[in-house]
Amino acid sequence: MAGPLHLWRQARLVTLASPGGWGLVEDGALLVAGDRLHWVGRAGDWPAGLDIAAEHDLGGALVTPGLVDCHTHLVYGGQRALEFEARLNGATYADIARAGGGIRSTMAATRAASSDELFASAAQRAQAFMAEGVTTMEIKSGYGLSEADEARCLAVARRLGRELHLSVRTTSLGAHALPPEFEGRPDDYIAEVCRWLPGQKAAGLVDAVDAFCDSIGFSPAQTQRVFDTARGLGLPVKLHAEQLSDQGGAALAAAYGALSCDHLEHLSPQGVQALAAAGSVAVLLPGAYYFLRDTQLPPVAALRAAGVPLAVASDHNPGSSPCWSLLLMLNMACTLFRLTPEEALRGVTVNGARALGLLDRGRLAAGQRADFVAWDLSHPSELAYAFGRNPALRVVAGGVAR
Ligand code: DI6
Ligand code: FE
Repeated sequence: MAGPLHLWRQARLVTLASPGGWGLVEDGALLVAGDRLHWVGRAGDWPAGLDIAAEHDLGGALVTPGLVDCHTHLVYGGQRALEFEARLNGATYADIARAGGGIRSTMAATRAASSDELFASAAQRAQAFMAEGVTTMEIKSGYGLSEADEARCLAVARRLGRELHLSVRTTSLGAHALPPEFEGRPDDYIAEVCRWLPGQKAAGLVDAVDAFCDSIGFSPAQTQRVFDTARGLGLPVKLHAEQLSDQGGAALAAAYGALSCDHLEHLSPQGVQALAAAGSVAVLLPGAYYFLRDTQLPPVAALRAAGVPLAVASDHNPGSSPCWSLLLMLNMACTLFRLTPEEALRGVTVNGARALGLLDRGRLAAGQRADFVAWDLSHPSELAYAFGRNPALRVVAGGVAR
């Protein structure tokens, strides 16, 4: 056992320990040793003879696993409120991207910002998520789009993990958009992205590799070159797939055993089957769907029927989802995508963790990381029901209360 035992008592546990159901334990308790859950169950049922070093009273609060935001683009310079205004005056997201705005304008602001400035703005955003119970966050690069700036953004993400009380997983997304210096030469740019990856890996900057496979992003053939490089380095892949059009990206990613495919509004029935066969997680991003006023719904019923695990994430980014609340995404996943409240909560806990390849968190069970949140709620469905409220009372991450 790693360290003295801490008892957290007077908890109404939402364990999500089994594949179905909330796993409610009234009059529950958690025993924590170091950063792990040592035991979880009904108060008093723990093994006799344990030496409990400290006790903490949760006051009868509802307790869930810590939340996992498995898809964010948190590190960038500037913001894009003027582009939002342009869209309200008639321009489309794709028009703006083609005219050199969109991701490229954030690229310019990111390159112009110092690493300390990038850290400060991303930390402010991370803290908003953390206040709502987020204990694990994935952070992608993708706004530097040069060797040095991509490495800088990944290093800022790593620094967030070191300096905030937050577990961070990094994803290299050099293949997010074509930088202007490669205009008309996307294949040359993809060769560059592939050339950067070994160095990023050697520097300990990257946990997974992603790409934006779309008509305004990169083709399946270009995506495949990035994936081949990732595979050669032993790095897992994930993909922005079928967001604005069906490119067959999900099936391609599934062939590489992708941890997840994300967005998926235009996913075909074959794509659904490919995800199911590969065991990849479908990450649903209702914030981008909402903010871009998309009308094509992801095929949630087909994904569910095929047994594909569903995750939900914020997709925080300045262009398509300037969203500072994962709890709001729970509500939108239900209202817009028709997930049940239980599916939505699984989407930001156990399935969000799985989308990052993390099997050690997302449930309240012995051996899992001691990441949990006490909420001022009487039933877990309230997490997805109310919006614009933060009912988090206490957040414990890695066994330590924030
Ligand atoms: N899809 C998205 O929705 C974001 N990236 C992507 O590949 C948008 C990023 C942005 O507009 O800045
Ligand atoms: Fe994204």
